[in-house]
Amino acid sequence: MQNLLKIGKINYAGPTSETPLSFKHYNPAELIDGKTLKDHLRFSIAYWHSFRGTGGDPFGPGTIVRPWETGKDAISVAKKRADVAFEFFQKIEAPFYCFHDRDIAPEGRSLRESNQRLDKIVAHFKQLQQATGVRLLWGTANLFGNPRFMNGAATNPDAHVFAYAAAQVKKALEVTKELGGENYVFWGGREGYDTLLNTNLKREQAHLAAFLHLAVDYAKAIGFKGQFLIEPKPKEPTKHQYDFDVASGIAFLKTFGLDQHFKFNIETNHATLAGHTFQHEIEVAAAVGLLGSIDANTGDTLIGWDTDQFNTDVKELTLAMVSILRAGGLGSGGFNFDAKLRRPSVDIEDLFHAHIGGMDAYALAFKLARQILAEGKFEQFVADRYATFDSGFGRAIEQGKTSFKELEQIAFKLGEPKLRSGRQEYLENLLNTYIHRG
Ligand code: XUL
Ligand code: CO
Repeated sequence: MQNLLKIGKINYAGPTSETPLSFKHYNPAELIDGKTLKDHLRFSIAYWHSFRGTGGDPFGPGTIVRPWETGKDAISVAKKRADVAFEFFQKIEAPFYCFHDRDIAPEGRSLRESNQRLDKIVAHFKQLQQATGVRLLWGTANLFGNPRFMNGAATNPDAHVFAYAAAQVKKALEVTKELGGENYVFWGGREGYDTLLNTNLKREQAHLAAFLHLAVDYAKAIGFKGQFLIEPKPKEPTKHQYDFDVASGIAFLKTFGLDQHFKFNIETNHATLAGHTFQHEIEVAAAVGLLGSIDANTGDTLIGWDTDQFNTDVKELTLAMVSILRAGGLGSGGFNFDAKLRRPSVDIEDLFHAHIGGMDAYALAFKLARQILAEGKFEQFVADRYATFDSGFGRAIEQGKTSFKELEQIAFKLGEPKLRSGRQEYLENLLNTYIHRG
């Protein structure tokens, strides 16, 4: 491994270690149920934040300057950057990474030139993947940065832009397949509106569905077997994004016959922007068998935008992990750190601290969630709470074998239902007994 980062490989040092650049809970080689923790957690690094992020925010330009970002031309810089990125993936023990097409290769003056540049860089990425064993969790196309997408991509009122976006996704699917990507993500940053005064909402939603169907058809045509994922977000940059949250995403997928082809990539900060908890979004997706992958980050309760911070809140992550494990895990998905450094965190060392913190918090949450599920106290509590539906007329209700008339007779006979406590405070205390075992 080269040493362009000037920081060594991060090792597991155990929960009591005081060495900052070490893992306290993420021991990649630890065997759990015959599988390594590395394979259970399937961590992924987001190329856009960690290797294209500059630290800029809506009020000021970038602050982060990396030594490898200079060179004789854009292609050679893109290759050097990729070399550093793969060094980082290995040193931080992440088995996966994710990218947008325009993160890895600079856009050209024409679509043809952009495609040629992408091909050159993809060949380099393929070599790096082979040399390091690091794999592609998902690919995606950036359909929001270039001014041509200012009115949307698939939902643009101009069919020309729709065609351009289609061409870009066609190519992104080809390169994702070429690199063995296990999933392909659609995040519709500009697939929404800023004002209904200029928007035909019904047509835009139908166009978005048509676009996704075309992507499914093309994946079939080229033999791309990865899982398609949509990533809900309520707003930002648009005022209202069509796949607002998981619930509206389910309605959209079912309305347009897409639910057989898509699952959800759930992002914590998007969940909270929609007014939900992270765990809520996971539960809603899991309830209909559409939980796909996680974009791991968090917002800040005091800041109203998508701050994409590294999440170190073990309690929040434990609750999320309980829901994920109960749903049977993420399958071909993983935990992708769609998270960025704070603007003043300008050192390479900060990139390591950020990922160590996020990985440790997820690893600890994973272990605590396993204990919670193994002991089954919450599961038993919830099962008991619904026990009246396990037999008699409760069972008949669940099986659709009763009527209002019959239920009226039961209500007359049984009289007033007894008040039964939900025991919320007891359960919150019980949860803390696990969190503080940490
Ligand atoms: C934006 C966001 C994206 C997607 C990929 O909020 O989360 O980075 O994950 O386009
Ligand atoms: Co994301």
